[in-house]
Amino acid sequence: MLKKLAFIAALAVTAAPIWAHEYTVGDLEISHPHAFETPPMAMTGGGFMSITNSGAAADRLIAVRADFPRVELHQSVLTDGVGKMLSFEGIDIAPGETVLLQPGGYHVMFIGLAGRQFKEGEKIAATLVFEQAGDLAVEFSVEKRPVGMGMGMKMDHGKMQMNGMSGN
Ligand SMILES: [Cu+2]
Repeated sequence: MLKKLAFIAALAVTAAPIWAHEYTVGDLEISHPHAFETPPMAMTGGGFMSITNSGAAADRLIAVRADFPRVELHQSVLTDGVGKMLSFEGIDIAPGETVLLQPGGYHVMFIGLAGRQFKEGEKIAATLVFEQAGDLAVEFSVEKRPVGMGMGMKMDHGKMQMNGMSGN
């Protein structure tokens, strides 16, 4: 009984949601491929995951295949306060390292959704193509967009509003 409680407590404090899922190919472990719900008219959707290389050699994610007109590897960057996305030929995964594909950084971009809305609970089948480890079939799980996500950058609203509102 005690053991069970400890296990539940451990689950509760980990950041990964309980629906997290993992895949392995060669020395790579791919954790929790996911996407977020998209608005009805969205033309693109992002895909996120973490990739850990436990081997001794570098590998590289060179492509993602899925049933969309285009799938690219992107990185979101902020230049002079303007958000942009750069497209990449590949994402390096150095030995012993974990690369995060997450909002605001590296991501998979599914392009040309054309009315194909991502809905919570849906699975998007895709194939990750690694230079060394080869192909890996995965499913991106579609999740609710976290509150506050998509605002691009953090701003110190609190201070500005206090000045404006408290003075009458
Ligand atoms: Cu993108």
